[in-house]
Amino acid sequence: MRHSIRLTAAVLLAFATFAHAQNANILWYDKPATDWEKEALPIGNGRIGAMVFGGVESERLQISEKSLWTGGPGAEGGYDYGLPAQSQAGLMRSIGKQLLEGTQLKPEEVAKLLGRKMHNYGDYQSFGELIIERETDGGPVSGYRRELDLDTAAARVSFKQGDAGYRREYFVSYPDQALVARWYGTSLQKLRVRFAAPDNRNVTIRAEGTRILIAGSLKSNGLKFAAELRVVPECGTVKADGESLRIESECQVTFVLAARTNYRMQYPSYRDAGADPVAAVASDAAGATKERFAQIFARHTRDYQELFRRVALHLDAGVPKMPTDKLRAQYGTGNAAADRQLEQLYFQYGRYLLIASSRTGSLPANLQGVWNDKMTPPWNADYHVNINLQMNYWPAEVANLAETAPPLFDFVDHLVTPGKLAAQRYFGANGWTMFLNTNAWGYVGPIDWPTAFWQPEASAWLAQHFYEHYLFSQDTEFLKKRAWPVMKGAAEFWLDALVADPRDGMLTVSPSYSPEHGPFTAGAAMSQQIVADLFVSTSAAAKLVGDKEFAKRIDAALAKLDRGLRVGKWGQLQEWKADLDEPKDDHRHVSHLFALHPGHAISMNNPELVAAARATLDARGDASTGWSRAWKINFWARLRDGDRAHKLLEGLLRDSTLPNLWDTHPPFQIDGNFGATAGIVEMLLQSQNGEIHILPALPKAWSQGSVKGIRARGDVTVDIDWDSCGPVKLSLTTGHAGPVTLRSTLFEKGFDGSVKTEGALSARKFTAKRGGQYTFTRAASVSCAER
Ligand code: FUC
Repeated sequence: MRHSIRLTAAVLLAFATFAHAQNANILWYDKPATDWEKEALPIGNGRIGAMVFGGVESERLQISEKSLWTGGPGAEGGYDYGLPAQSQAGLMRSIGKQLLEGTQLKPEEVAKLLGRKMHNYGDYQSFGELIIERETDGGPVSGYRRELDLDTAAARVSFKQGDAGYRREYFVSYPDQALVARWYGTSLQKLRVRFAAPDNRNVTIRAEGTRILIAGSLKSNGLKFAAELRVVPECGTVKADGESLRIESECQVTFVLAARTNYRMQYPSYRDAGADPVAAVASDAAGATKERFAQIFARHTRDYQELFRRVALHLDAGVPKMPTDKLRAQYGTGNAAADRQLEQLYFQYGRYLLIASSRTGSLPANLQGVWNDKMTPPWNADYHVNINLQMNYWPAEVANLAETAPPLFDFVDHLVTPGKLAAQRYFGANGWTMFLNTNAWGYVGPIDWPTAFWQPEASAWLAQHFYEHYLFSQDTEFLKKRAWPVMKGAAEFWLDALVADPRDGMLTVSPSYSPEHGPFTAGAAMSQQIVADLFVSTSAAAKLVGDKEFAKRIDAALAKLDRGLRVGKWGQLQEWKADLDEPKDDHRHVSHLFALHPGHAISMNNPELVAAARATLDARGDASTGWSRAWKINFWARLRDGDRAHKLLEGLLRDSTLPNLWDTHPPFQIDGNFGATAGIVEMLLQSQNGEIHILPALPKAWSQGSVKGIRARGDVTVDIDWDSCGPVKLSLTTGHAGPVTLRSTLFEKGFDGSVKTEGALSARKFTAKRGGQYTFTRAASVSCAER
């Protein structure tokens, strides 16, 4: 059927400009991308990712599917999950004992003894590329725009060539489990579409009718994969030509691409025996082509916007007037409004990226989210668990995206089974553990990179995310069924693995290693702080689920546990039990401040520790790699220093952000995007110590603004409006009944509240109802000067 209304090129392009003028949540560029890492734009549905280049004559969509991994079970030469056949517990304990006697060991020495060569660990793989070539007369192009609209999770390309206008739109639908593209031109389009697969696999590519069928298996491990492309033109013709399709159409052309593997996240086989990826992609693609584009798009935006639109951040800056690469390049050079525009865009981009790379039913967001164009990506594009995977999920609760966390929970759950073997073989302990990193194949052993291999605290740190989900949601079912087994298992491990330090009798981690520098010692601060955090949460959770016996054991251990909080000779928070810190050390890891963030043992109630944390951060300095700067935003926010947190954000945007606003370590690593997004919420709202603190670290640069829909523990959703005199209006929505303590400078002068509050002026208390709505406004009589 031909389009009843034919658009002129001018009308077509005007649409793009109009949408842009209204929407601050758009990344846009005035030229096509040539560089995958720096310029192409990411779209995704958690499982399938695509990078859009927007070439005028040749469009390139680089595709990823989260489970396409080499290595693991089925790989030639075998795979052992990082688990040794013989117990290493004796060796581990003897090293631990040496360290407890005060010896320090070089990481190289310990790695030689306890390290393990990664064997068939594998790599996350590019799935391939969809290439759409367009026949043109090569005439000049004008009005080119390439954009990523965070509000609809769609990438678009539009331009004029000759008298004709062209417009393309791309999204990856979660409800329809497919990538959908639509191309529209005001004059005849002659297109050729093909799929290019990397050569480290067995693959057949066949064009048939209006479809391209791709099926194969990885040479490495036999993992099967399949993809199917369907082309649906509203008029014109589609013809198979070898491996490609030729399309001639004067109307809209829709492309649907489905992709799957026979991976299943289950130890030990990691294969879905019954799965037929070829049949699965045929069914996905058929489903997504049953309806018109508009309906599929509407279903996609409904699903996406339910998550994305919950939160709005306005820094009183308006809509950016310049392309995003220029906005970033000129950041910090004196255009305050443009700087605020970039900051609010960057915040929402972090939320967008988490939705696009983490949805229920697939693996969690890896070091690159879901996007990867390589066969051997940096660090295998795996799951590092000494900061990176955890940081990916920091925004999930605070930025109101708890629905993105199930992939993390499912992943951690499934690691408990191999993790029990790791606890036995390396420590002779009960419970479960793992070390520095893991893959799609349940790798739970250490590796042999001396400065990064020993991190048995990983399971405890991951368990923290389960308890935090309970604290934010107050979901007791989740606590009992999902959080408790994971937490209890991690705690059982440490109950067995801790040893009494003969020097002071305190329960200590040994061997212990502070990521990723210094010597091996007993009781490095981070090890002790993470175990303490786990025990404190597990003790509380044990009481909530009614496991009195376990609560007793944990409380007894807690009483003897070294909490890893010592102030050293230059006033710093000590990284090790002995006072070894160098004031000139500017290493990117500041893991010994775990207790400040994401832990909360260092609070403003303890000025000595606060001063020590400041001294440490000052010494380490602000400049660092992407994720390290992002972590420091969170640290400074917790220290209630908004200007310093903002300075870190400035550094991140200036020096660790690519033109497509991806974080760069370097190379591209998505954790910095997520860590900074969480950090921005920490600047506006905190709730880690039993009270909800409004604008705890507001920088001077954000003198006016509003935020809507961010989350506090206790199942509270918060909206804040502020001006240069502080908060103007607070609105709270309480999902559960219970006591609320609200700290805000709003209360210090006159205010009106919709509920009666009591207590100190700085922190008002009231009892919230389930489903309650409460507002507090600054009294009109209070002038700015009085505040
Ligand atoms: C940790 C970091 C590195 C890098 C790697 C993926 O080991 O220390 O800087 O981010 O993860």
